[in-house]
Amino acid sequence: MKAQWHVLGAGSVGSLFACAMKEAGVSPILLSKNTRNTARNRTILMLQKTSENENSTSFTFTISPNSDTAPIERLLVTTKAYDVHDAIRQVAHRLDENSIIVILVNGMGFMTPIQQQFPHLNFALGTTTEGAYRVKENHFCHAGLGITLVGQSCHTRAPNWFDSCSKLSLTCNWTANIDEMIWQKLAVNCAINPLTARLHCKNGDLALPERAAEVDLLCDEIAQVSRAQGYAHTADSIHQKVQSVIAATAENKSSMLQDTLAGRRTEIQYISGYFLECAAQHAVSTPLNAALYQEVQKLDELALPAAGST
Ligand code: KPL
Repeated sequence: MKAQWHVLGAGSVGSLFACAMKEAGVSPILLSKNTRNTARNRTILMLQKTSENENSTSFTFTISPNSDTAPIERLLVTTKAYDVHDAIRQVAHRLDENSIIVILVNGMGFMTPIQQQFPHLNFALGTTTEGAYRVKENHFCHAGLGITLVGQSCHTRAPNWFDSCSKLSLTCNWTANIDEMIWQKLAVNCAINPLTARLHCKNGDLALPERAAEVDLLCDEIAQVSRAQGYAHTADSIHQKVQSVIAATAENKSSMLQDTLAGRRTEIQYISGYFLECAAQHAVSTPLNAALYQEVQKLDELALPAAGST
């Protein structure tokens, strides 16, 4: 019998994966922290948008309140970085050492306290470049095709449970090098996200000649810290990688700009904040990244009444 997947945090990325699973016959259950909401189903409309065409499909999912007692065998976590720990705490009574928990969340630095609190649980980490955003409640748009990489440091080859992920229409691959892949995504996010949030511009605007020098200097600092962390490949390729992400996502608003525009707390603590902690450990000076971090922190303080909402 196929293992049952649950999705915790069905925002844009979580809904994208839930719909792709449903399409592949995996039928995940959506977890909900809202105990006041008595609905047992949720219908999500997913708009697929490419340069050639657009088409919308609706998918209906069973909802399970976090507080239910039914065990969870497979869990995909797609919350904001600052919500992961609390979200896992809310369903911890439904997890055991046989559960597989895939954490597909932006940023770094949230896993240490989770692993300390739940040393018996089996976590895998993921990173994705799929582009999705919320149009309105229960209506999302899949605007850019990307790649999702999943891995566990203890498994160079994909374990059997990963079969259901490789069947999705989204490109989802196992990697033996998940730690560097997550660092590489963090590095790209450090260069693009805070700058677009400060300038209120689309990713593509960072390619304008008047922005080029700042992006380049940010990448110099990111390359130095990457090398000190032992990620030589990221250090050597970050300038080019950032330019290619800017070009590939030119029409996108970064997730940090979207959060800022919606008056939500950003993930700056888990992106630039984590990066600056690593820089300090290696005594690498990163004044430009530090200044951007401070500026976005100030935007977060303005958003504080809404902080913690997803
Ligand atoms: O991951 C992203 C984000 O916005 O968080 C990038 C790659 C910058 C695409 O917008």
